[in-house]
Amino acid sequence: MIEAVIFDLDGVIVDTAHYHYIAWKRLASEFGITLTPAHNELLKGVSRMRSLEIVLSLGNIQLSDSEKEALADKKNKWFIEYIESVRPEEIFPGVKEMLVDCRKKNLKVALASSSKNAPRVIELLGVANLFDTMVDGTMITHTKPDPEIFLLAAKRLGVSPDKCVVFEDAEAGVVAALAAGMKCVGVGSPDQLRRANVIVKQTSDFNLSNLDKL
Ligand code: B16
Ligand code: MG
Repeated sequence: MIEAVIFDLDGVIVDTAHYHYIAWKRLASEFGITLTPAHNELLKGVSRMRSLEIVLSLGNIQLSDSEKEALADKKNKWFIEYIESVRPEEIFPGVKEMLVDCRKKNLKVALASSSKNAPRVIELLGVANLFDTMVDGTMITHTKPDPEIFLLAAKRLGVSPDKCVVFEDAEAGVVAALAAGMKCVGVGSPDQLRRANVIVKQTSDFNLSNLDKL
C-alpha cells in the first residue's frame, strides 16, 4: 500500500524550468554560447553547479572553481529576480486540488526539489501548508540522480521508501526515485522518462486511485 507521495517542484508543480532556462541562456550568451531547449533538458533536476558545468562544456570553456562559483551566483541572482514574479495562478492545473486530495486520502505529502530556492517558490505559490515536509537543495550532499533527496524525504515523513511514489519530470529524478526503491510517475515526454513506472503528460493527469497499481 502506498502511504506517501513525493513531488518534485520544477516541471511537476510549476514551470520554474522556464526561469532557469532564461537565466542560463543569458549567462551562456556572455560566452557566445547559444543555449537551446534541447540543452535545457540536460539541466533539469541537476544541481546549479552541474548545470553550469554542462553550459560551459557546450563552449569547451574551462574555468577555476572560484570563477565557476561567481558565475553560478550571477545566474542565481537573475533567477531569484525572475521568480519574484511567480504568482499562485502559475501552479500547474489541478495540482493544488491533487495535494488536497492526497490529504483527504490520508497520504503523506513531501516536496523534494534540488533547488535551493524551492521554499521561496512554494511560498509564492501559497501551498506550503499542503506539504508535511519539504526537502530542498540546501539539505543534501548528493543531488539527483543520487537517491539521497528522496530517501531524506521518506525519512522525514516516517514512511518506508517502498511505500512512496515520486512525481518527476527529469531523467535524473526518475533514476534517483528508482534508486531509492520508490515507484515513479514520470511527468512529460516518454523520450526522457521511459524508465518511470508510468508516464503522464501533466501531473494532474495521474489518477490518485491508481497509486497502488504502480
Ligand atoms: P537552484 P527540481 C531543480 O529543481 C531544477 O530542475 C534544476 O534545473 C536546477 O538546476 C536545480 O533545481 C537547482 O536549482 O539553482 O535554484 O538551487 O526539478 O529538483 O525541483
Ligand atoms: Mg523537476
